Parts: sequence; C-alpha cells; structure tokens
Amino acid sequence: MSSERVPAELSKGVNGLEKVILREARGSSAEVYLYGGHVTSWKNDHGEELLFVSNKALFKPPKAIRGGIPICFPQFSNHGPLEPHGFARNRFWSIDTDPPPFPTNSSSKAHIDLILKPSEEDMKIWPHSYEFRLRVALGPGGDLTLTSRIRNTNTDGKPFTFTFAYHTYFSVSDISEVRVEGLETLDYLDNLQNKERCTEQGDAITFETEVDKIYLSTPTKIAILDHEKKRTFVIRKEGLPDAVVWNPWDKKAKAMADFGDDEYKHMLCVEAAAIEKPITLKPGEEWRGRQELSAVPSSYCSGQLDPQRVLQGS
Ligand code: TA6
Repeated sequence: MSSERVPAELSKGVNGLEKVILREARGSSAEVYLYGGHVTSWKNDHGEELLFVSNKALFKPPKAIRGGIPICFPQFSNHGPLEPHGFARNRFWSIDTDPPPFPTNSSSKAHIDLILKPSEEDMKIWPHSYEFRLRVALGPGGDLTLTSRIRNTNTDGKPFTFTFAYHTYFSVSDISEVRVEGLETLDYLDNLQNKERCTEQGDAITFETEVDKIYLSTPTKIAILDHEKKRTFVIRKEGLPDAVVWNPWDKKAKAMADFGDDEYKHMLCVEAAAIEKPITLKPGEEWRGRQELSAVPSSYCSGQLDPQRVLQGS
C-alpha cells in the first residue's frame, strides 16, 4: 500500500512538531498533533478541509493552536483557578502503544491512541494523578470520532473534579448564512452577560454578532447547516451533556493576535462539553466522553437536514 493510504503515519508538522496523519481508504483524512493531543485537520473524501485553523495560529508551546479541536481539561474556560481551558491543550501527549481494550468495536484502522499523564510541574498546579487516553478515529464514511477516557490514578484515596470540552472550530462558508439546529428553547449561560442563565428562542440559531453561550443539557445530536456549501455538520455526543457556541465576531477577532481580523466570518465553534455539572472521579474510576462528527450534504433547499440520512444515522 503506497504511503498516501497508510492508515496512521507519524510525521513532522509545523515547526517540526510531531503529528499523526490518519487516512481512510475512501480518501478522507485527519491530522493530530502530539502537542495538545490536538486535531488540526479533517478532510472529506474530496480533500476539502472541514475544520478551521487560523492562518495566524502559532504552533509554538506554550500557546495553544488556534483552531481545529483543542481539548479543554481539567477546566473549561475560566470555570476555576487554572489557566483558561486548563493545560491539556498545551502539553505534549505520547502515543499510547498499549491502550486497554476499546469499549466499542470500531472497524476503522485509521485511528491513533494518545495518552497524557501529569508531570511533576502539573502536580504543583493540579495535584492529581490521572491517565487521559484519547482515541482519534476516522470511520469508513469519513466520520471523525474522538473518545476520551480519563481515569483517576490517585494513590492517596483522593477524588478529583474537572470540567471538559472538545473546543471544535468548524470551517463554514459564511457565518451569516449558517444556522444551528438542536439547541432551540434550551437554557444557556451567557458568557457575555456574566454567565446569566437565559432561555433560547424557538427557532434555529443564526449569527449576526458575537456569541459565547453554554447550552445546558442539550440533545445528543446537534446540526450546523452551512447553506452556501450545502453541507451539514452533525455532532453526536456521549457523556457530554452541554454544548458551547462561540464566535468572537469582529472586535474580539481583532483583539486576538493569533486570529485574522476577518476569520470570524469562516468559523464557528460548537463544543461538546461537560461544564454545568463538573465530573468527580474517585480513585480507580474512569469517565468517558465521546464526540462523533459527520459532514453530510444538506440536500433540502430550506437548509433542512436530510431527515432520511440523519434518522438512518440514528
Ligand atoms: O469556548 C468559548 C471560549 O471560552 C470563549 O469565551 C473564548 O475565550 C474562547 O473560548 C477562546 O478561548 P482561548 O483561551 O482559546 O482564547
């Protein structure tokens, strides 16, 4: 099999940082940096990039990579004393050569198992032992699945508590043409109003200004409809009750050094998360959080999801 379809290949990325390239037989691909356990690319079988990464992204520790799928652990945003979004996204992960058996029988060969354990330095800021195993897998249909398994390995009998998010940056054609379905009428915490608790109106969500909301106890399936690209992203999630929706719009975009002034027009973050009810693990206990991303053609002119395809997708 020539290199272009080797299922998982270790190679050098930007600034010589190590990355793993996943390739699926039908042409889809993904890239994962060991720095941050960070997915930075997901392409469909036409080679089209589905994730947004800023042209100004810094691939330079300790700065997190701006775009793709940063992992927020053990703290989401400023929901605690640690640096924003915790430290997992700016640590070097290792390839897990001997992962414990995987709960689900994923047929995909195109997968990689990564592992993160605390350094002595980390123990000073978050005094807990854990094993964070991350599997990134490309399915036969080009679906991208991230499965996190976090185990408390404290030997002092102490539990620990954390919040979590897959901070996914989706690439969209034009933010003003995008709508999100599945979050209608839900309660959310508005990060622009001091985390005030509000209730979403009844229609699909559209975008005309900065948004930074944490939707609470959402359905397990959320859809992002990109009318112009006739593409729908479907997010299926397990163990992640909440969902964050973020677009910095123009002012915040200008204020971010690693983000282009106009790039807000071409990205939307919809983040499968566990925030409202932090997760507590006793020693020996393990938590699992899974998100499966699909990109399907939205064949209906109204932008409606193709119900047949989605229902079959269950
Ligand atoms: O997930 C939304 C959010 O928490 C926003 O408040 C915004 O800060 C964004 O994340 C980006 O955070 P970062 O630390 O990557 O600049």
